[in-house]
Amino acid sequence: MSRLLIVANRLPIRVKLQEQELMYEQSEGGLATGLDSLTIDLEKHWIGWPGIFSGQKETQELITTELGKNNIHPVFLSQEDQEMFYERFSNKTIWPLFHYFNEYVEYDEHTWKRYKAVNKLFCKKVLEVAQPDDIIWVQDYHLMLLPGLLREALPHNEIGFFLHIPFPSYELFRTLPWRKELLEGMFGADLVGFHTYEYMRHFISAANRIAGYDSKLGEINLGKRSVHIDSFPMGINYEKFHEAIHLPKVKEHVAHFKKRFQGMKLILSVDRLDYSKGIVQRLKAFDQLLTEFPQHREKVQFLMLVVPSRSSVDQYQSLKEEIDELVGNINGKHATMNWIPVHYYYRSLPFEELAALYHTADIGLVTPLRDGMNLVAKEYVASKTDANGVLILSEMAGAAIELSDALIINPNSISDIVQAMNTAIAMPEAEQAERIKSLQKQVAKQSVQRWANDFILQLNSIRQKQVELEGKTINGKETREIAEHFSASKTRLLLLDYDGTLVPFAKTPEQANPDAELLDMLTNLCKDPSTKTVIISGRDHITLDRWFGHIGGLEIIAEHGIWIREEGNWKQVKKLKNDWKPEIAETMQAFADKTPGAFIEEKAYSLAWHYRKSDPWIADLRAFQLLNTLVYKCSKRNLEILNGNKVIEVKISGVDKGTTSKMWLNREKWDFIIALGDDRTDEDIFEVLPQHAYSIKVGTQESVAKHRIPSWKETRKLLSALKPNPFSVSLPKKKMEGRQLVYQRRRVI
Ligand code: ADQ
Repeated sequence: MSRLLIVANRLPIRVKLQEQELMYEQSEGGLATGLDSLTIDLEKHWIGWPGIFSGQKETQELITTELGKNNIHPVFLSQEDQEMFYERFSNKTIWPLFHYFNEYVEYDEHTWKRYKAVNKLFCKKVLEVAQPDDIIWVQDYHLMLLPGLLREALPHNEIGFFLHIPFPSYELFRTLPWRKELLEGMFGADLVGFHTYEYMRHFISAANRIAGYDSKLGEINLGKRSVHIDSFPMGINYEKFHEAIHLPKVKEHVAHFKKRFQGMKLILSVDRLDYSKGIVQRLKAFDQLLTEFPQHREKVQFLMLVVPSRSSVDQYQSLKEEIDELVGNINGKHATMNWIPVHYYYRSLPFEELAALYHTADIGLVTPLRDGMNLVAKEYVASKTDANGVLILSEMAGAAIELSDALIINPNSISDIVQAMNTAIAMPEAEQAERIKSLQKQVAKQSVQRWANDFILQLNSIRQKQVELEGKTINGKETREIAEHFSASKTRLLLLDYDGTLVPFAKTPEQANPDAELLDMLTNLCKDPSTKTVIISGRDHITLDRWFGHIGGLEIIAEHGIWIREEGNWKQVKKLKNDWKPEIAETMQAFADKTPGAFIEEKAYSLAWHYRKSDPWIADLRAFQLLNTLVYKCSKRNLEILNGNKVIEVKISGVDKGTTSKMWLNREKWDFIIALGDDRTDEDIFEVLPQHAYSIKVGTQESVAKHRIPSWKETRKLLSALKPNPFSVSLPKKKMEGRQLVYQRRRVI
């Protein structure tokens, strides 16, 4: 059975030292519940801080042995670690920044250094525990560097990362001095998960703008490997809250609360003490409700539960004071002899009491200024088994995307909250039932079990694909075999794409001119009379001629097969017309005008719309719109649209790299054929190759090619290994024709 290692700052068990005795307290978090019901059978291990400072060695050993019996592996932190890594960098730098509280962010090199050091401590522990087939799932903002550290040491393990808080927009994230390191840390994972697609979008944008990586369909291409990004909205243990009403203790509490708050509308809010939760705004709104609508006095009751949290961080202390003062003011201002408007509890409640309050409350008031997801809103919905109750929910909570049947408010608008409270108080029962039932459907469907399952299944399938990719990637031994085959062959054909295959991409087409190393390599290959080297590119023939025309013996195919140069002369494959150009050029120009950085390249028989220099967000949008516009115009005129790498090209149909390659393939009985290309247009070449040819895709994108190579750098290494053997006249003993390189596959679930 494979194992799943869950790495989180906090363990599901908390260790306490009481009167020299070690006490172990179970904390049943949502994550543990979700993982318990995974459909894949995995042995689960936890790695994290046990809640106790690293003290004496013997105590640590004792705790390690005890927890080890339950597959829990503690990482001991000193008090100073905890302060600098947890309270300071995690909670005074990342937390406020990622929740858009820019003014609270502390930038301190010392706390950053400690954050790095503690991430390394976690890495050390994981490496002690991990085995080759383990799946490692790292949780949350405390450990953003960990996936990167682990990837270096464990290149073949499946690594996932989930961020439980929002990922901010690029504009905010860029202010962080250590932004690139944090991103690189997250890139160590195979799959990075967020609660919503908004956070996912922000992350992809930061990856592009800060680290310079391109992405396609939620996949960030790092060259040798890629990172998948997706949204997995976390849910709750729905059954637990929905069925709670059948527990005798819950029933008892419900009966008590119903009697206690009889005849009143009970408004409930439940949060950890945090400035991101909008507690102050909520209190102000309640004050305004009672002031503007005095008819609600003695008719509504606000019950506010706040769990103490991060009390050593100064902003939390002053928030606590502000809340205390506001509650005092509201009660002082509106209370009567029979009624206190705000009941405020600053403590954690046992599950039975919490569930009973959710069940009883007429209105669930959830108004965070920012929240990754917000599970309280979902717990409230799940507990409303009588199909009544109204959820008021902030649009700034991740949960608002799913829970659209709530009354959605802007938490910064006090009058918005007041209006929503008024609507909720007056909402007819039928409407309440309709909304709650629809919300329950959603919360029941997107449970924490499903969240964990979806993440692990996706991580597994990504890894499976990457293993396939790795399996197809040509290694040193296979390079030697190809070189041996080349050397032993009498007739050889090399079909080589240019951009992205022999040279890296440049911002503009002219900048990607060939360097001396490449020219030397091609010249050497062409010196051998039994080797035919053909450059087969989408570029215009004039440029290619200027760059390569001087290399004797080099054959060139330009504009995806429209032009061919043989023995120094250029000729067109077909008689072609250009009367379509003005109309298509006009359309392309209109889009280029609206897309800074985009431009048109005119080739003899094609037009190319380049957008590599443009902002990726606007460029992708415009490229999509341009494609849509071109489809009709091109089909009418029998033109072909090529959607290439940051370029959209229109040309006459019926001529492509495949049809022109065939001319070369049919010319002789080649002993050795190799084709290398990175672009979608190179797939046409791969498709027409005979069985014994080597087809090699450069990069990680889908391809029909049999083999892969990570980048243009490796193409050059492979080509430089190809040396003709003038004395060899026959095939080597090993039969080369029709053979397949054999790859070893790693086991996946
Ligand atoms: P939190 O910021 O802690 O979580 P939330 O998702 O609302 O926010 O979870 C709070 C949990 O604490 C709930 O399960 C709730 O029942 C419990 N709780 C709150 N007050 C309580 C009380 N007085 N007594 C007992 N229990 C109480 C972070 C992110 C969120 C994200 C979660 C999960 O900030 O945005 O939803 O992680 O990813």
